[in-house]
Amino acid sequence: MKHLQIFALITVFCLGTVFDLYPQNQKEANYDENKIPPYTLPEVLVTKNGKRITNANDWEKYRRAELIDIFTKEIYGKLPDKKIEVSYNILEESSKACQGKAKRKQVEILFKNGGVERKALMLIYLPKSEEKVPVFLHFNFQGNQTVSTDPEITFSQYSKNPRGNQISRWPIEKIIDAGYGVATIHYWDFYLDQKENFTESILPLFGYKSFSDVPNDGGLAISAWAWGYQRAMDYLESDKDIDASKVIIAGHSRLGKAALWAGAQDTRFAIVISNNSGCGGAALSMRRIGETVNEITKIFPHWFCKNFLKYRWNEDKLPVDQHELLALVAPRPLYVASAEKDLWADPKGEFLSAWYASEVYKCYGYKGIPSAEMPAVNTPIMERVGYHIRTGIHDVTDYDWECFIKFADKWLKKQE
Ligand code: GTR
Repeated sequence: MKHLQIFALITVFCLGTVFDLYPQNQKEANYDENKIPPYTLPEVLVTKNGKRITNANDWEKYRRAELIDIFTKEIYGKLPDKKIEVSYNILEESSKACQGKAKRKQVEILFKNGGVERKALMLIYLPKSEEKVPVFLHFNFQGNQTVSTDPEITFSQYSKNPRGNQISRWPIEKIIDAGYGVATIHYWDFYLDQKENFTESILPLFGYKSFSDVPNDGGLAISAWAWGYQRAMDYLESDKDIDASKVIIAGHSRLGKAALWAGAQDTRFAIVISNNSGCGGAALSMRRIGETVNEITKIFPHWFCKNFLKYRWNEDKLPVDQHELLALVAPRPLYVASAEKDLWADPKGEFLSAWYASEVYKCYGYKGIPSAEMPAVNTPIMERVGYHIRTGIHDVTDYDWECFIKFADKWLKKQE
């Protein structure tokens, strides 16, 4: 009994520390531009051997793969090369969703390997159309049932959150009316977001038994979510109602980090969108303002690969910075969204990152961010690299979606 009481006390203490740490750290972080220590960003167009890249061919031949390799080994980690068996099961389909404007599909994706089985549940709304439709692929934080009050949505396996409680982030009808579909999965289906939940994650499919089995350059939660985005894409490619050449990958915050990592590696995604992705996402780590490598790896030890810990208070030693992650999306359209009050995510660092990444777009003859000066709030840039900073806090709003749709209209319709 005594042991139990001690255990309970320790648990309460640990949970308290983890949950308190985050707001406390947010309060104590540096938000003063003048206190940023001097730093030199690695040049996106210079290879490890010092070769200067001046054209798209050389970028693809010499630099792109080298950058992916560094991001894999030092930041996000890699997943073992294992063949995972995948099957799809359409659980439900209707052509009467959104007052008859849309089709709804609910697809179970089953994964198997070495006696381990996992599943993910994808919810899809598509505008009714004779033609294949473009789709936003955007994972959700709280369970599929939270994105709408539609009573037909099956609850995600790890969530009991009430129907529709995230509705403000999901203007599904607006998206449908604009001619786009939307596909989503609860991100916990791939890694239930706590270090201790390693066993329930998809990582055991790759032969790991525990967190400590994963090597220093092995992928953890962000890799698992990015892998999930790619497996969702595999399904979208197989769906005859969907134009797989027009899938827009999008993610908010930690899922913005995952969407960027998936979108950087996997060129099947036609457009990549990061919303308020901050540290380890679009923001430059070397600025050490708002959330830092130290804070993020302390609070979320299960997100990045273990090698990333080497750069706590040691950002100068990073062989890459996040503008080079954004550059990996080139020449595909890239959109970075920030929020004025989201200082923890370092809006200016997100913007500068998009600005520096634009150098690679130039090699392809595309205009990226036109100047190093941040645009005014609510004044989006819609070049091949797009950006906005909107008023308000860390969130996904109708305004964000309106900009994403405008950006997709500009770049996807142009190709027709
Ligand atoms: C915070 C974290 C951020 C961001 C955010 C989110 O706790 O510090 O990097 O990812 O969570 O995902 O909402």
